[in-house]
Amino acid sequence: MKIFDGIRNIPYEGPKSKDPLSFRYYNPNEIVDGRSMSEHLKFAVAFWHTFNYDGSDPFGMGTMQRPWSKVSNPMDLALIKVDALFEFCEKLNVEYFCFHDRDIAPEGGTLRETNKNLDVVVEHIKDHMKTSKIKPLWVTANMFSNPRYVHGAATSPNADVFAYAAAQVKKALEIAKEVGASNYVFWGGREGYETLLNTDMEFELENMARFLHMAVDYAKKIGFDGQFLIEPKPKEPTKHQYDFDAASAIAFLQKYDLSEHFKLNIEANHATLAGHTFQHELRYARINGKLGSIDANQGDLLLGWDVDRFPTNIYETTLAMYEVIKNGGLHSGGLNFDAKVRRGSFTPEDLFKAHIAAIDAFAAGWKIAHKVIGDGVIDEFVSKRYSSYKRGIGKDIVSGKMNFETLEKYVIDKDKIGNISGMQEELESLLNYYILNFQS
Ligand code: XUL
Ligand code: CO
Repeated sequence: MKIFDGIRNIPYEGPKSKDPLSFRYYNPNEIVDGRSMSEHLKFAVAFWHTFNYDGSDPFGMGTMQRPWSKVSNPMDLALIKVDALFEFCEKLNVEYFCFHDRDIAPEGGTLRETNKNLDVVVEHIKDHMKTSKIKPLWVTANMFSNPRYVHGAATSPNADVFAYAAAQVKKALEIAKEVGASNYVFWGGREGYETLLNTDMEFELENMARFLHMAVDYAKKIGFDGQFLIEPKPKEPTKHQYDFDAASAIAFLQKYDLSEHFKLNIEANHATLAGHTFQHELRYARINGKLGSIDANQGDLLLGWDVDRFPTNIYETTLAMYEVIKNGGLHSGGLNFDAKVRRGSFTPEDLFKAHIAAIDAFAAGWKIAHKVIGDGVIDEFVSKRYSSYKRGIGKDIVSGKMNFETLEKYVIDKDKIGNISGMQEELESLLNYYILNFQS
């Protein structure tokens, strides 16, 4: 039985297509640098937003019209959504999906019962995977929705909660291994605090490190060899989250001797919530060898919370893909659409159209970035800008020959220090040129 009746497989029809149910820029089989676009751009569908989000917000109830809306038995519903996932990905030609443990199966009265529910759904996923090339990009555990996690999970002041979270991640890692996930993500949903009046920050951070070491040990024990990823976010749901941004997550990993086991999953809307650009976070992760994967979405600069819009801004996707290409790709990672359709976009067709728009925006951004890098214009400019370090005094600074005293001697009688223009507007205009002309 087909769930998304009336929706055909989404074809590539090229840039002139006016059909919103076709790709304009994403041609999965097009070969670039010896690899297909689908290998370069590993897109993933986020189970939670696409199959669970009902459109409710703090002011109103759900709006989404879904083919499974009338299914009331929770296990039947869980299984039908997995069928929907595979059909959706196949029709979209997307090879990956991501999920939290609690997205795919309902909780029971005890963890034992919950795990039994999970086993049934995981079997169903594995059955689909036998006849499909669709696979999980990453798996994670939801340790923020249930009231037991009101004060956090690994950073909860309650040791029973720490234990429960550990058992939950143990099971999620077993699932990740079973379904062959390429990565395992930790997003610290409530790992943070509301007020320091009731919080031992240092102890909470130590506990978070203890927890992650246990996860690393258990993955090793069961032979799960996927990449561990931390997903930074500065706030929401807690006022201050510990994995604030790439820089704080990297410092944490270094301090607690976890660095070799983790990379980062950088999310666009989390970057802007932290007061950074998406590109800043990608760059910071990349230059530290920590760019592992991307949660591809888009915030709204007029709204100060995590709106998770589908990413359609080509300027942003171009700069993001610039970092990805410079990173040599995302390796085990990919581009997960951690994005939800707007509340007013409630038809099943909107789900397809939103993914198509985002896939095309990233495919175009990738092509543009590829051209910019290939032409070497930005690299050339940047390299010239720092060329004073390639000769004379600059070369001596870099090679470690100089100190404060010798540098003082060098400048003390100089009457003029010259600078060259940063040419920002010219470069922005150049980028516009590439964006507007990338197809010619
Ligand atoms: C929340 C968020 C999560 C993580 C996975 O802002 O991004 O969905 O991606 O837990
Ligand atoms: Co995310």
